[in-house]
Amino acid sequence: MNDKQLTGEVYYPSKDVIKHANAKCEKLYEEAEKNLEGFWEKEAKNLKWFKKWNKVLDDSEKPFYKWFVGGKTNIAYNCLDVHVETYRRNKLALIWEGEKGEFRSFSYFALRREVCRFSNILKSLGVKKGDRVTLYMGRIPELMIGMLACARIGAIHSVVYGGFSVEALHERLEDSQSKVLIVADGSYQRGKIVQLKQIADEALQRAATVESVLVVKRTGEDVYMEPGRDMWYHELMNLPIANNSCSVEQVDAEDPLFILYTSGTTGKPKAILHTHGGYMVGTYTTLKYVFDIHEDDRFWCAADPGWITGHSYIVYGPLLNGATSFMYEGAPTHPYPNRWWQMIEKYGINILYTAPTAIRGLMRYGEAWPNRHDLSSLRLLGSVGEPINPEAWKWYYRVIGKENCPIMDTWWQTETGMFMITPLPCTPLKPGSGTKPFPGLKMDIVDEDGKPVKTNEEGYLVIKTPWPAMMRTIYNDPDRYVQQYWSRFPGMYMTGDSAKRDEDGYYWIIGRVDDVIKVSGYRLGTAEIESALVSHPSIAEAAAIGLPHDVKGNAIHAFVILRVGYEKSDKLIEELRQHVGHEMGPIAKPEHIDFVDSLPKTRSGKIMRRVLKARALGLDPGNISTLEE
Ligand code: 7RM
Repeated sequence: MNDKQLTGEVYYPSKDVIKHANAKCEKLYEEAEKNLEGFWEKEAKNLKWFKKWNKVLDDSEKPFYKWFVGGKTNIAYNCLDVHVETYRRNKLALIWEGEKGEFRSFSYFALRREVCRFSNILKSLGVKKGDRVTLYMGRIPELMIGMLACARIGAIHSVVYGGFSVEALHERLEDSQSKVLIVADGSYQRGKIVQLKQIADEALQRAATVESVLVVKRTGEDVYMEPGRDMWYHELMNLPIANNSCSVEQVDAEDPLFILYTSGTTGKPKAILHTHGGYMVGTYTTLKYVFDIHEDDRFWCAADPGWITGHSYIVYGPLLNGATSFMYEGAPTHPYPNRWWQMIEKYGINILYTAPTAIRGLMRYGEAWPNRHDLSSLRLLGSVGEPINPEAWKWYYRVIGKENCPIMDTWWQTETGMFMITPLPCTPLKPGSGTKPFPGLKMDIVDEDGKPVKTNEEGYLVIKTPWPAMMRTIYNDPDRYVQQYWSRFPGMYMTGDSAKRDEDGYYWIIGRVDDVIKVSGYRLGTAEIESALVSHPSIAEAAAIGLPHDVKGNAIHAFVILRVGYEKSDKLIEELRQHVGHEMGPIAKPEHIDFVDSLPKTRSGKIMRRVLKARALGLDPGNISTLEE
C-alpha cells in the first residue's frame, strides 16, 4: 500500500499480481472513502437495470436501510441473459464434476435455457412472486438452476444444506411456509449415499404448507413418491410447458431474493433476508476486486451452495462477473487425497476459495499428493469460515500456491452477504489476518460500552457504515433483527465476533462471543444442538460448547443430565450421537458427551457455557459472580 514498514511476518504481492489486478488499491480505498454512495453507484451502473434508482442509499428508517431505491432489476437476468446477449453466449457458466467422476457443463446459453424451462414449471405449479421455495439437495447443477429459476420469477428461495436432517429441514420448511420443495432422491458423500428424499418425507410429515415436491434424480435409488404431491424433475422438464422462453420478473431493488437460515444466540435459526438489488451489486463488486475475476477465469469456490458462501460465490458472484464457476459434488479426499489437485489440473482452475478446515484436513496427507499435479493454473487462493492458523496458511501458500498466489482471507457472514474484511490482490498479507475492511466500510473494535479499544486489545467487532449486500431483516421477525444486531451498541451493527487490531490497522478475528459454534466452518447454534439432545427421551437438560480441534477448528462437546430411570452407558452415548445426527445432521453430532448432575447457571437460569468451556480447558472461568451455585 505505501512504503511504511509493516510489523510482523509480511508477504508482499508480486509485481505481476499487482499489474493484473482489477483493483487499483489505493485509488479504490480513496474513492470509496471520499464518496461511499458514489462508489457503489458506479459499480451498480455496470449491471443491467430495467429502471434506474432514484436514491442510492435511504437511511431514513435505519437500521432498515434501503439501497438503489426505486430501481428495477433482476439478479438472474444479470447472471444469464445479459451474457447470452453478448459473445459470452457460448462460454461456460458452470463446470460440474460428480463424486463418481461424471462431468457436466453448461454454457451461459444452456444454463439460461434450463433456468427458463424450470421457471415455467414453477409458474405452472402456481409459484408466484414472493412465494417461498425450499431446495434441499447436494452440490448438483439443479440446485443452481432451481435458485436462479426462483430469482427469475421473483420467488424467494430458501436453500437448506444437504447435510442437515429431519428436524432442521422441518423447522425451515415450517418457518418459511414454503409452497414447493425441490429435493434430490439422494446425494453422494464419500462414496456413500445420503437418502435425502427419505429425510424429506419424514420432515414433510411434520410440515403442512408444502403442496408440491419436485424430485431430482441423482442416485437413481428407489424412492417413495406420494401421489398428487411428488413429481420427477426430469419428467416435468420434458413437458411442453417447460419451454425455453420465460419472461423475467422485473423486481424492485428491495424485493426479497432469498432467505437463508443461520444460527444465532438463542433459540431457533434466523431467516436472514437478502434482496435483489443491493446483494447483486455487493457480490458482483467484491468478487471482481478481491478475487480479481477476469473474462477467462475459472473460479472454484469449494463451499456448499447451501451456505452463504455458496450463494454469493458459487452462484451469484461468478455469474454476475461472466466467469466460469466450478462445482464439485463430493468429498476432497474421495477416492484419494489428490482429488482436488487432480481437478485443478484437469480443468485449469485459476482461483481456489475454500475453508481452513479443508486445508488442515488435506495437509495431514502430506505434500506428495498435491506435488503429483500441475497446479500452475492457480493465480489466487482464498480462505473463509474461521480464522486460518498461520501454519495452515503457510502450507496453502507454499505447497498449493507455490509462493505465487496471494491468499485472500475473507471475513464475512450470512448477514453481510459479501466480503467485509479482506485483502485485495495488492495488499501485503500477514498469515492469519484478513487485513482490512473492504473499501468504503468503516469497522471498529469496541469495549463493553461501545468505545473503541486500544491497539492490540480484544473487543467486539462492529460495523459502522451500511453496505449494499447487508441483510434487510429477519424474515417475519423485524424486531429480532433490531434487537439482535443493532441494540447492543446503538448505531453499530454487532457481528457477534471478537477481534483485535494491530499497529498497522490489520484485523485479527478471535472468534464468536455468542452461542454460535463453527464446526469445520459450518455455523451451528448451541441451542439447536441442545434441543436435539433434549428431544431424546433419556435427556432432561443439555449444554453444548465448542472446544478446539486440530482439523475441524471446533468440536462439539455436550454435557447432559439424564432423566430419572436412565443409566449412563457408552451405548447411550452412541445412541444420542445418532439421534442428533438424525434430527440435525451429521455435522451436529457431539464429539464428546459427558453425563453430569447439574449445569452451571446464572440466577435467571441461563446456562453459563463460558464456565463449562473454561473448566473443560482447565482455565480460569473469569467473572462468575452471576453463578447461581
Ligand atoms: C462466510 C461465513 C460467520 C462467522 C463469522 C466468523 C466466522 C467467517 C472468517 C471467520 C475468521 C474469516 N458465514 N468467519 N470468515 N472468522 N476469519 N475469514 O462463514 O454466517 O456461516 O459464519 O464465521 O465468526 O461471524 S457464516
